[in-house]
Amino acid sequence: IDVSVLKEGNLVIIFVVGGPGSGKGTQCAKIVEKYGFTQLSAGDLLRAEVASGSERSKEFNEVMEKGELLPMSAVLELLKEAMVAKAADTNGFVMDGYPREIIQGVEFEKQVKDCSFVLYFELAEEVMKERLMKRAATSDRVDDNEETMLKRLRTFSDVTMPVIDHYRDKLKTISAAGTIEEVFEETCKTLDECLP
Ligand code: B4P
Repeated sequence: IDVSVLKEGNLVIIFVVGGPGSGKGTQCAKIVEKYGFTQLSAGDLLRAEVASGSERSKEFNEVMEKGELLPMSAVLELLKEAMVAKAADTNGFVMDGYPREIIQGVEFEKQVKDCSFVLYFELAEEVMKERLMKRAATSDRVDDNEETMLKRLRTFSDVTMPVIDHYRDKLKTISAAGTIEEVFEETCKTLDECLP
């Protein structure tokens, strides 16, 4: 995929990191509504790929069911494709759930562009568990069950937490413990300070 269109101009790139159930997707949707950026959810793109019934879809489904991460190259290709398609009519991208391991961030910045900053939604594991169990009651996602949830929390602490340390100079930490509106208020404060 030719990504040269993404390298031109002043596209804002915001990486969004947080544990499973920290509310990344919820906050990203609100950011997009207010600031007019484009949301790219790595999880949604992967679920769409699974739903498409493509050759890789069965394999992807199994990995998600195990609470593990999909191969980096697949995630990055899906993201680049979606970004190129939107580049002409947006001034920035909110990357919901990306990067989830250091190599994802490193490769993205090498192949596409440096991120502007990293939003980290910080939340205690107990609260993540509560929120995920609540969502599981009404969700048909393959990973919304107790067993997978515990594995996803493990993947987060083992593989994604190091991302937070890697980006410490660009990190903006937001407490995700309040209500959706309270968290969004803090998110807006941070964005208003950081955006050009
Ligand atoms: P994701 O789709 O990113 O799912 P998530 O971490 O569970 O969700 P999120 O934090 O967005 O929570 P939400 O807003 O929904 O990832 C799923 C899987 O995809 C991964 O396990 C992995 O296999 C794969 N994947 C994704 N990205 C990848 C990558 N980059 N590389 C490789 N593999 C990747 O909130 C959760 C619940 O809490 C909701 O029900 C919500 O309504 C509620 N909630 C939100 N905010 C709240 C608040 N403030 N108070 C109370 N409840 C709240």
